Amino acid sequence: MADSITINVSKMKCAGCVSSVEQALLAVEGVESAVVSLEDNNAIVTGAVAADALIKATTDAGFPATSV
Ligand SMILES: [Cu+2]
Repeated sequence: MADSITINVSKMKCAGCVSSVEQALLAVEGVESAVVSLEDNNAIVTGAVAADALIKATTDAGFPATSV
């Protein structure tokens, strides 16, 4: 199963932030891949996972997110 979920992620300022968000997303159970864009302020995640879990993970990491 490889559903794709896009979330908007705020407060990312540099590649380090992108990396932090990526790590936070990949740590969520069920996530297969996470592509984070600084330019678009979003993350595209594949895997069997709920958007709420992704939003909680990035928010806990200091980057509040919202579903698209
Ligand atoms: Cu940064």
